[in-house]
Amino acid sequence: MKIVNSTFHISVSALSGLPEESFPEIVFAGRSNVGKSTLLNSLTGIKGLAKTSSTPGKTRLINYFLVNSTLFFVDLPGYGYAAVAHAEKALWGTLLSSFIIQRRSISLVVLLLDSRHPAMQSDRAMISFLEAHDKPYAIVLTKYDKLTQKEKVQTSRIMESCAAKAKFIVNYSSFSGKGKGELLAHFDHYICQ
Ligand SMILES: Nc1nc2c(ncn2[C@@H]2O[C@H](COP(=O)(O)OP(=O)(O)OP(=O)(O)O)[C@@H](O)[C@H]2O)c(=O)[nH]1
Ligand SMILES: [Mg+2]
Repeated sequence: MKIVNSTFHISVSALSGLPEESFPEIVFAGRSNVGKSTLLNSLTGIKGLAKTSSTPGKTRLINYFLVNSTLFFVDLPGYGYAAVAHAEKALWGTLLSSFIIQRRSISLVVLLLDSRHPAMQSDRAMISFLEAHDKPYAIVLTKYDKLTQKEKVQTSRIMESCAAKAKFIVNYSSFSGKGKGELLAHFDHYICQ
């Protein structure tokens, strides 16, 4: 797909505030600081569209962006951020899991994993959760620009074994733009309902 326009639509803190299920939704999930918001900006070509930060825990709401007036990109709060209070963490966990289970208009969950530390405990739990609920998901390995050649080989081996049901896996760098064309081409299969 080619992105010709994208605009911020709405931020919600509870499922009751979600917009009507009128468009297919591609949802971006992953640990805090993995690069979800940066990837969204890189895909849309609009730098400040999603708020980013070098400090984990920047995105705290479910943020909707309308793309090409026919599709939603959804930026989720990250999981696994240690500095968040226990009660808030539990609340987020419930919010995110009920969102993913209940939202019927989700056409694809894009799970972002840090290519330097793929499949940490919380990521493996997320993969199991998505597979248990039969959710179509794909993997994007972020910050690929930071990998050495040796790490690239190791990472691809790990991924083959732990995300067997992923629709596709893309190596990505928001800084160089590597993987952008490939990822957008994959999205073609998930934009029609
Ligand atoms: N080297 C490199 N750094 C990146 C890349 N993508 C994101 N980052 C950096 O990673 C940090 C976190 O990026 P965010 O996009 O805010 O991460 P997030 O997953 O949205 O984080 P939360 O909102 O806390 O869940 C920022 O300092 C980014 O500049 C990348 O492709 N390469
Ligand atoms: Mg974010």
